[in-house]
Amino acid sequence: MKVLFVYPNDYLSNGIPPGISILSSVLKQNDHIVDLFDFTFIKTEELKSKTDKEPTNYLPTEYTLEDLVTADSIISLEKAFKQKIELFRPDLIAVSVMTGYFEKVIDLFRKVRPKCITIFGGVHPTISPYETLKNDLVDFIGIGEGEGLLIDLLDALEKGDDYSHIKNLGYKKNGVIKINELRPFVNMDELPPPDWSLFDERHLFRPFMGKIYKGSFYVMSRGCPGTCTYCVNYALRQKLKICGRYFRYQSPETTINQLKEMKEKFGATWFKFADDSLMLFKVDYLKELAKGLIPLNINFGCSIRPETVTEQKLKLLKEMGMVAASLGIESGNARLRRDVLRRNMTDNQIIKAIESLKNYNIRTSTFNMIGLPGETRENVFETIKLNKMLGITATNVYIIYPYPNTQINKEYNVNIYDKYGHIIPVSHASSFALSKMNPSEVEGLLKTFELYVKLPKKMWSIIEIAEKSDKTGKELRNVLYLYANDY
Ligand code: B12
Repeated sequence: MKVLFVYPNDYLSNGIPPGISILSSVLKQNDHIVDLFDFTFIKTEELKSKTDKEPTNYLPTEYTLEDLVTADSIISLEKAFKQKIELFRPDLIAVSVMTGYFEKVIDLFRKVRPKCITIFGGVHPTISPYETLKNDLVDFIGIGEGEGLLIDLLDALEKGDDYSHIKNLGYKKNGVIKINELRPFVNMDELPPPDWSLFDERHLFRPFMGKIYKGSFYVMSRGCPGTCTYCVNYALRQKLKICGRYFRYQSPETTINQLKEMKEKFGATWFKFADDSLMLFKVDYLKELAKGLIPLNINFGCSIRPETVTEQKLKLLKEMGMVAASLGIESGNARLRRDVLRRNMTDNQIIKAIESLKNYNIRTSTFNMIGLPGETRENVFETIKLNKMLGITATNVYIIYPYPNTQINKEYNVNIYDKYGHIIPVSHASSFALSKMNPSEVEGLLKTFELYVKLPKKMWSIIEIAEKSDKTGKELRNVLYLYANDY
């Protein structure tokens, strides 16, 4: 059968999503025909010039991703989607969707009204199955892993068989929502390598420290043993606990073979391991991985929980090709970290982790959140000061979004739907007003966070003016970011 995957994404936010690429491989292996409608490179009228983009700190490269899209013509999302459907004529449209993109896809479907069957899968339908399925443009949903489900569903649709028994499927019968039982987790070692050929080659564009590499995301594990209150893993673990051990991983051998193949086929030498934390793997596992990865001569970046860093693991990862690490430090206030986010790590563990990474010449970046429940402006400055003291290469900061069924969402009883029943966009996360600051203050701090971290303290009074949402604020931010780049 013909399956059209849909990847809703932000313009030019490149990188191949592991979920769709694995599902595509599995479907192709089972003789289905697969195509993709990907939002990433669709240059719409509103997006043709990203002049509204907030400035950031970066190391310039010979050419940028923007340079690679200059020749692209402008088209609306609806027109591009219609064209794709007319050309490919899918039997099934399979949407992989996170919470923040659901409304965007529904809006597109409402305008285009595809005539074939639709299935929505991925994180959002898994954690909000009823809310997803009650939409009249959604025929089916997939809960949890999609490999076995899609094969069974396509088989049933092809033969005209009954699908009501298929595990991991949600559907509607006479207007009543039915959610089926779940199947055990897949054996990751039995899966084929992800299908990168389905994606535009520009997804492989990887600038790093002023140089351009080829590569993308790769996962060797699924799930996470953590219990962070803001993370979707909490909800996923509850929902999927009957499928098997929640934190599961493939053998080092599978990773080695697949990376080798991706290097040969796509020239990929830079990978971003999208696993929740690479240092959760045991030393023996990493030793096995190192045996195969060292001769491959690749570079990779990964996410690391500061409290899991050990000298022995770091040494192994460095030998394997680790050049970059992102660490979720989330807040510089230990109480907020412990009581609100349930991230039990001390300032000392964070400082030591970063020091060790720097000793190995690994580019470190941090992930931070602001707008936390009960957070004050002073608390945000504790986060800024911690980042400043760490002297890291890059900081990423987000306003906390209380995703459905996360502990934070439940604890603070947050409704993520507006009065029209639409999901409040991630870009409006400040409107949840969880902190002790007003939303505009949180927005201002979001836009200037990196400036506060990068520039000397004596410039903070100027940066404060750049927090403003008006024209002056924006112009000042542009100037300060240019200065910070040189600085
Ligand atoms: C890798 C990753 C990314 C990558 C790739 C994104 C992607 N779309 O796959 C990048 C860096 C681009 C990314 C970006 C973002 N991410 Co992210 N990301 C992850 C991470 C760490 C791993 C996901 C992964 O690859 N898992 C392995 C694959 C195999 O699993 P999977 O994607 O879930 O797919 C399986 C099933 O879900 C299902 N499935 C998937 N699609 C479909 C479709 C159909 C039709 C069916 C039937 C089944 C199905 O089958 C797949 C195979 O079994 C997760 C954490 C996590 N634990 O999930 C966060 C996570 C998914 N990300 C999250 C967020 C918030 C984001 C961003 C919004 C962040 C931001 N502020 O920009 C963006 C959104 C990007 C986008 N357009 O989708 C949240 C989502 C929360 C939510 N409720 O939506 C998560 C859960 C993190 C968290 N801790 O809360 N992310």
